[in-house]
Formats: sequence, C-alpha cells, structure tokens
Amino acid sequence: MKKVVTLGEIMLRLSPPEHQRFVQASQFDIVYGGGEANVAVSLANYGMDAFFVSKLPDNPIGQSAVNELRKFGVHTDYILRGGERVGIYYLEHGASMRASNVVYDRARSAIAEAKADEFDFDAIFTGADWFHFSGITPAISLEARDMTLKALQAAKRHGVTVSVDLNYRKKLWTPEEAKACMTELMAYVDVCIGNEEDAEKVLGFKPGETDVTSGELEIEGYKSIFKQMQETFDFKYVVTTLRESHSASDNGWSALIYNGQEFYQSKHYDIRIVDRVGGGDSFAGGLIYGLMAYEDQEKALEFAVAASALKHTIAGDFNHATIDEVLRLSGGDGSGRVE
Ligand code: KDG
Repeated sequence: MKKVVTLGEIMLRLSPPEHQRFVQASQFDIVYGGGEANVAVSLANYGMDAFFVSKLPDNPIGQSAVNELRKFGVHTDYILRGGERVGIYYLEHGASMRASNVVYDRARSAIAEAKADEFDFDAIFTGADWFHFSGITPAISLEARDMTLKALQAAKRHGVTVSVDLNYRKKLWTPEEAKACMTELMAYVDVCIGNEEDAEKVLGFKPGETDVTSGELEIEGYKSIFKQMQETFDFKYVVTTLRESHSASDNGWSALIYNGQEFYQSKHYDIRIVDRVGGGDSFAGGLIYGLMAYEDQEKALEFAVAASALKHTIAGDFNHATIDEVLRLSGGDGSGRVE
C-alpha cells in the first residue's frame, strides 16, 4: 500500500447553522478541517496509507480531532500530544451574491508552537512514497516554517515525491513574507499546485505582458505563468484549478496541468455548491492519487477535478467521495488502481 504523509494543522470549524450570519447565531455546527488534514482524508478514502503529522493538545478537544481523523481511516501515529490549544476557524456560509466569511482563532495552537526537533522526520518518511504540504503550514508561525523545511529535507533524503498547494492565506502572512519563505521551499517540490493569485502572491509570477488574463484568454495567462514556474523550479508538474465564479452558490470548475512539454485542460463541470471549503484540498488529494495510479497527466487531472467537483456537493471540509463515484463522474476506467 502506498504511504502518503501530510503535515499541517487540523482545526475545529464552527459555523452558524442554516446560512445564518455570525451575528445571528446562537449555536454552531462543528466539523474539523485544515488543508493538509483534508488531503489526508481524501487519500485514506482512496485506500492509501495516509499519515497526518501534527501536534494536538492532550485534552478532550485534541482527542476529538484525533478521533475524527481515525474515523475516516487517517493514521494518527505521528500526531504529537501536548501544547495549549486546538486552532479554531469560524465559517459563515455564503449564498447567492453573499460571499462566505472566515475568522481565524488559531494563534498559539499546539502545532504553531511545536518545534521541528520534536518530530522524528526520518522515521516518518521511512517507506513513504509521497509528501504533501501547503503554504498554510509555514505561514502559521516561524517554528512551523522551520518544521516544514526540516520535513522537506527529510522527505528528499528518503527519495519521497513532494507536492505543494501554494494556498496563499492573506490573513496569515503578507506576499513578501510568503515569497521569502516559499521560494526556498520550492527546491524540494516536484508537483506544484496553485492558482493565479497563489503564483503571484507566493512566488511572484505574473503572466507575460502580451497575455490577456480575463475572459476566454485566461488560459493563455496560465500557460505563461506555468512555463515561467516550471523553468525556474524544474517542477515535474504545475497544476491549477480553474474557477468561474457565477455567484457564491454556482461555479464553473475545471483544471489545467503542464508537464514541462504539454498542457492539458480537463473537462468542465457546472456545480451547484453545497460547501466549497476543502474543494482545493480534494483536488490535491485526487491529483496525488491520480498521478500515483496512472502516471499520466490527463487521467490524473480528470480524476482530481471530478473528485473536487464532488466535494463541492458535500458539507464539511473533508471529501467523502469514493473512487467509484469519482470514476463514474470522470468517465475513467479505474485501470490503474493503486493499493
Ligand atoms: O483549504 C481549506 C482550508 O482553507 C480550510 O480547511 C481551513 O486550513 C484552513 C486554513 O488555514 O484556511
């Protein structure tokens, strides 16, 4: 079975029920979520040995987060226990022309305060096939920045394939801070996932001056950015989702991949959104599975975009779509199934 490792923060997500605004709410719906935890859940769903690395307090709230991951088959062996608190994020769901709103309450969480040398990364990456992280983890603290670097160095010592979702979060750091940190980390990355905003804010790439980035020519802008990124960092694949936002509740959804030689744009889906949070993570999970299963960028991308389209119909951060559901939607044959 393939061993996949992700590193990051799992948080308590608290949302007013039934599309209420924060100021109306007298109770919250609880789920758990966090970029890399969401990816681990997707991969466990697809039958992989998915390990989530983090630190959670040794109290019942920390235990609830561990239990939630275990419930969906994620291995929690490398989650350290200790520290003061579980991070929280509050999510007000949007609808129609009203956008959703996120408020973070995650400063001084156990993983943000953890030190790199608390983790035995050589043990963690022994026998591992893939490591995934996102731009969220190094943004949560200086300690987490160092921890991410040490994890990447260990992953490479063990010959592990590395993917990143650039995931720029403006509430966590500035573009200057993101660039200073993430540019160094790209030397360890094989597969880079990021949209136009991520490419610019996190790595400083913009489309060439002659590329139009709105309307039908948006794709030409992406191609220009992808070529620059690939030439600079020698990525094996550069990938993005392509979102046409019609409203907070309706989206067009597809994706683009580049292997340094050829571009491929996926099928297009029109989605009536139930919950968009975790949509990018379900895409990353689907892409990791797809690249391992098929080693073919077209099949991998179709799997990823279908997995992500399905996630938008499921409440909560985690994607609970099965391989068969993804293949039915994408039209894939499942020939390369990995165990
Ligand atoms: O990609 C989804 C994440 O944004 C969500 O799970 C919360 O991890 C989170 C974050 O830091 O925004």
